[in-house]
Amino acid sequence: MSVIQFGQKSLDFCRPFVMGILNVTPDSFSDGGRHNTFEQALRHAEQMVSDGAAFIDVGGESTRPGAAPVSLQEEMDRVLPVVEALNDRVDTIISVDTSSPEVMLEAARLGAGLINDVRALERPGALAAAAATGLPVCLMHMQGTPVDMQESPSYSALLDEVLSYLMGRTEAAMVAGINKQQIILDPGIGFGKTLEHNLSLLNQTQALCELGHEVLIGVSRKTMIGQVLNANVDERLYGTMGANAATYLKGARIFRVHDVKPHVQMLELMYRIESES
Ligand code: 7PM
Repeated sequence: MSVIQFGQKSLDFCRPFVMGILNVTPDSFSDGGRHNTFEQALRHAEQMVSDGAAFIDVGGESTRPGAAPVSLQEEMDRVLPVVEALNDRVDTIISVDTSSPEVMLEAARLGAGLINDVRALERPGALAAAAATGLPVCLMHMQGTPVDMQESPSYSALLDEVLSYLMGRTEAAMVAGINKQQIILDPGIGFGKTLEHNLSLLNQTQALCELGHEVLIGVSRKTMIGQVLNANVDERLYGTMGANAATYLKGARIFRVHDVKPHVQMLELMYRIESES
């Protein structure tokens, strides 16, 4: 049975958990003012906690296809005050969505319990910084960079390439001093993938789980849901829930979502049904 320690809190992955997305990029709020952004972010996080989120994923860098890179100072100014305030106010695991070693170290000092890196600790210094925190990490697959990844995604053997990449990054993380059980894997839905690539990877979640790590899925409101349903971003909840339910049955255990309460309720039923003889 897989139990992972996230700082002070530990979770037993016999059951599913929801990770609530907390964007602290200025463009993710209607009014760009810093104070307002901060207060709004805290209120949003508190709501997600009361809705049952086990994790709050704090991200200050927009990884949207084609997004402009964010300076280190800007990312620190956005993310760290929120991590610090959340650590005082909520009893939930704070995950930090970052690729920057400096943010990893400082966020860990301020109480973060998980490092979530869409670049799988590839930035110089990231492996050493993540290892120095002693925290679990989520390693995600991406083809290309956020700027160019959706230009022409192409694979000769999709599943093999994703699994090989994640196995290689797992090995690098273990060499740096991160324990195998502290490594969570993520196929990176929408990160350098066509609709067919995304659907195929979701259908093959079991193969990723067979690497022996807990698996996180981030499909919430993404373009692929919109492509299947011909639905705008505000009409993608039911499709998101279907995709997450499908991968739960294939072994995924952490679901990174915008809409926490519907997922907590859906996954509770999935779990209770799967638990009964
Ligand atoms: C704008 C567009 C902002 C897209 C943010 C995004 C994942 C992640 C993201 C994921 C893990 C989003 C993405 N996606 N971390 N961070 N897995 N581990 O749609 O799929 O949320 S950012």
